[in-house]
Amino acid sequence: MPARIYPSTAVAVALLLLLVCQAAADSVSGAAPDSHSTVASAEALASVHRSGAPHVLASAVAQQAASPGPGEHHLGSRPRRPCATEAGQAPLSLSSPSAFMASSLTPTFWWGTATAAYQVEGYTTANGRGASIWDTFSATPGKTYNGESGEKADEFYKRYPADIKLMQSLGVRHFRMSVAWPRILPKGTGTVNQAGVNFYVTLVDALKAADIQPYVTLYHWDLPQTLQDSYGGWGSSRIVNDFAAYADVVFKALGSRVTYWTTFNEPWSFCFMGNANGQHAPGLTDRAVAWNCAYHVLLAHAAAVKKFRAAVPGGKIGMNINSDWSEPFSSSSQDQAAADRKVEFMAGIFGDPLYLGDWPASVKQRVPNLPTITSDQARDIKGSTDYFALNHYTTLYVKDAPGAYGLEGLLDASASANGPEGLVGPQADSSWLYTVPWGIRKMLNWVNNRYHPGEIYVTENGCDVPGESGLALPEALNDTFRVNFYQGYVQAAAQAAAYDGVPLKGYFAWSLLDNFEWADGYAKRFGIVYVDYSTQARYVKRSARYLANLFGTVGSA
Ligand code: GBH
Repeated sequence: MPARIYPSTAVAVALLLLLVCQAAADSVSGAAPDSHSTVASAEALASVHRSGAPHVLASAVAQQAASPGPGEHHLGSRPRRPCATEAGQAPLSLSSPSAFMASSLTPTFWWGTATAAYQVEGYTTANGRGASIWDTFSATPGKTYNGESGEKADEFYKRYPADIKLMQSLGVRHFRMSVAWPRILPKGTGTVNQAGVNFYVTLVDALKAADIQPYVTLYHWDLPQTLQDSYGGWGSSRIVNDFAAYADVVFKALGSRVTYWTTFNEPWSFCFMGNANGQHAPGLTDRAVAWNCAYHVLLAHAAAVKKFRAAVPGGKIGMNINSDWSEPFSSSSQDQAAADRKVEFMAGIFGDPLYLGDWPASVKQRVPNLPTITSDQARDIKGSTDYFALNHYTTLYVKDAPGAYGLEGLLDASASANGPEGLVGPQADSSWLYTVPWGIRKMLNWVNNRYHPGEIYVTENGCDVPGESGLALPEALNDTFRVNFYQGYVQAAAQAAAYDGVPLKGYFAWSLLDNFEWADGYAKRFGIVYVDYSTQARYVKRSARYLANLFGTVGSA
């Protein structure tokens, strides 16, 4: 039995499960994305809701409650559950989805698309923007693919009105975006650049006028270069007050317009890839700096949240925590403990202090000179998020391996895509990304069981398609690999909600647009919309139509 059932979410998610099953027929059969069959599946669902809803939904929810859910940290992978329609429901009849769209279910589940300032905006010197560590890093030979940078990116800075119309045409009602610190404070501190503030105010107002709710991240990796130069950026405790002051400027400018916020996107990624293996800006290779970064992120988060409570009453704030799922390679207790450690060294580095008040015990045992979270600091950090924001992409198998190191340091564990029965899942274009739908269900259960956060949003999930950059446009737009990825992950996430009682409230696809993929430049495409970088033209991929049908019918307030 799930620990708790959230009735409205459970009902919406039951519908989502039904719809994924319906939509699956389209993606598997290879029908055109906007063909009658997809529309028909949406209409069928609408009909279920209006006529047979109470019965069908009640049985779906009852089935969830009765179904054995993970409930524990580790489970063997299980066969996909049958769709409700496969499980003996009456055939669905067709009718208009509009009644469904207007129904009381629509406020319960968000779907949205996600972006980040440096990856999409371009215009990196316009209107007083200062340099960020990503401008500098990209300009350093050998650091990014082909020396590419975010200088042009998707020109979202100017093209956002058309991109908002595009989102409207897809029925996107939630949009995750980030604010570029060096647009607001070109030198990181001091004088506010009003033109930068105005850009985000105008953007947010344009989104709202289009009935798209902005979901704002304060820091998606573009630290003002001045702060890196003057004191070492996230390696120094001086960053804490500077970040809180920056956050306060943004809270005051956008707080009356935006309800949902996050302070940091993926601090694991920017602390460890930026400072331990040097693959991201600022390109340092000093693990001690990476751990100081993690510590200062937690302190800066807590300091910013204090400002937030005063400036944005009624607002909700979190932190986008990324984690791969770690599946034990075998059922041995050693491999299970190793897999636990691996997740603790990723999600737990930030999740444990935020929800439990200290670093995970496994981290404290293994990391030399780990900064101490004092009891005063713990008081501010613990309980400072209103919901859990999870960025999740992939899963690896983990073995006990005494003495083995990971990027974070001594893990006594090793991770690989090769499992006891072969590869964990189909590999995407990025070498680190494998399609493993069941991993998101387990990851969501881990978060829920360890932290009981009350609300969980998946704030990034998506993939690139093998070889996509080399494909001609028509082939790139027919992205069945990505459709299958989304179908699998959304279904598994919905199962976590419906069968396991995970309070999943929304889901953001990464990304709206192909964009600047950090060290991989423009070679990797994560968009559900294709961008031709020579013309800046946008082309809707099949995956966007798939998601639009899927989520549009379930509803999104
Ligand atoms: C996210 O990071 C970012 O938030 C987003 O900006 C980005 O565009 C998107 O996902 C797609 O990459 O083999 O040790 O080098 C993704 C999370 C975590 C993926 C670390 C790469 C590298 C593992 N990243 N992972 S390693």
